[in-house]
Amino acid sequence: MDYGPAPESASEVMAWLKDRGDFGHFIDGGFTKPGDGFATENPATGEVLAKVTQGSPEDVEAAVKAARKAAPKWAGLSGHERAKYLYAIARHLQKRARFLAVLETLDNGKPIRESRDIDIPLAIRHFYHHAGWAELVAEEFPNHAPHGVCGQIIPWNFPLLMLAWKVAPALAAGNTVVLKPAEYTPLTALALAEICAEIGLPKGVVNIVTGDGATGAALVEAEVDKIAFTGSTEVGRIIRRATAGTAKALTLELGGKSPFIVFPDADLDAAVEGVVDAIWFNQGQVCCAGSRILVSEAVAQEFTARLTARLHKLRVGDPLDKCTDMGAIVHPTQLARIRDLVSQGEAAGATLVQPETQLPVKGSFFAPGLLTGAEPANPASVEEIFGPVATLTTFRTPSEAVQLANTTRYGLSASIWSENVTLAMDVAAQAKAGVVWINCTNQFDAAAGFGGMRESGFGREGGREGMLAYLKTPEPKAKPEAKTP
Ligand code: TXE
Repeated sequence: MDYGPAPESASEVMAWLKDRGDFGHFIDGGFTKPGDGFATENPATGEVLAKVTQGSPEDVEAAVKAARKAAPKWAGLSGHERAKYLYAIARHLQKRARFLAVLETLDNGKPIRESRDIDIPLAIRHFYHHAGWAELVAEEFPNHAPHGVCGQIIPWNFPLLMLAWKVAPALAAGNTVVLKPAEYTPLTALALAEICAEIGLPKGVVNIVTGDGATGAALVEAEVDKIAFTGSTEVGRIIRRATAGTAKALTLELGGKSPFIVFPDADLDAAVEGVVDAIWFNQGQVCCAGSRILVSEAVAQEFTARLTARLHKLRVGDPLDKCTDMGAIVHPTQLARIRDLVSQGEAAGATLVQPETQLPVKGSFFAPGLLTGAEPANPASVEEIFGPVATLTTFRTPSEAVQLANTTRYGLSASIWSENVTLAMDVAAQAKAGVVWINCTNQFDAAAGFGGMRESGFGREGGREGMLAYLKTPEPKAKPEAKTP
């Protein structure tokens, strides 16, 4: 199939979408006829981008059947053969990187600088890295086998990247997949489906079924061997219940309320830039966002002054403008949720510091903010806002910092800022978090396992542990009866 050269500008991408028309699902190597569904919109303008099909339980079943049929042959390929396909996906993503960045920004509202420099390159890196794993898996894990068919449900905050986190290791390990993208952001997954067809990936190895939570629930109920989910803790709980008592393997990557701890000896300017990355990157719609800033009383005044000055310089607006720091919130529902939680925070005694930015009149925008004086019990300190607002609280001693950091039901990440390595390492060891960063934040690599503890979920994605999550230890073979001499 020849899809021609990739469009690169927003108008070209819009023309590409118009040319494609309504989208069906991608099942058994081809697109199905589009059915009843819903529109996906550009959150920065409210403009309809495309219409996608609402996946029914029958659609999910057809996709799982295709994946099941493809599974033995895919698992039976040599690691080298599977690697060739993963390399081809990576190369094709790279060839279309600019197109995918624009498509992602249109569908999600994130600044083009982020989709261009972070989302798409990391997604490509994930496929390259796991092509390497495909070559190694038989040798590294001789006693393991793929699960079979994996059902994968992903959120809208990093649409193509979350797809890569799930699809690349699953395929490398020899599984086939049925993936459901989030309803707000299905487009880059459908573009990936085209790439799968283009490179001649065997039919049924990757299937994409679009739809909302009901489609996700149908996938959880379907005859799959493993479910991998990234999303809200509430839905994670539902999925855990639904899979309990079945033989389905499960990994969950859920919400967070991660601490960002600034000690008195920290490089304050670096820590201020750290906060920009921690909570204003991707409009704060990041599971491991540093959303609770804990700063030593000794430097709180100075740090807050520098941070507030930086906050006032952030540019919010058109996500397609390369100078934009913060784009649109993914959907009006999420915007309403952010507004509600911030108001609850203020009602409970915190003060909202926000620049007087002129926000675009159309679209879902929220100015970056800080909630100062938020007590640990304040709803804004407890609940995941999933928006560009962090709470800011002070502490006196390292042990108080640790205690405050761990006062949360979540345990995804922690970021520690100090020039004293001994102190930083000591605090890192006490932080109840799956990932700890020292003097940096939001760092990801395909070779490093990422995941949480407590109500942030379980299982790791990336690295060696991420590969193991897509493999199972086969049942031990029954030993022959020992013969009596
Ligand atoms: O998430 P959902 P929503 C958090 C964040 C956000 C809140 C709500 O706090 O404000 O969740 O976001 C699918 N069975 N995170 O409502 O519903 C759904 O279609 C199976 C944190 O968008 O969890 C989508 O594909 N699947 C998070 C995916 O689950 C179901 C990222 C995530 O949607 C389902 C996103 C069901 N019953 C939100 N119901 C993170 N950890 O990064 C929904 N889905």
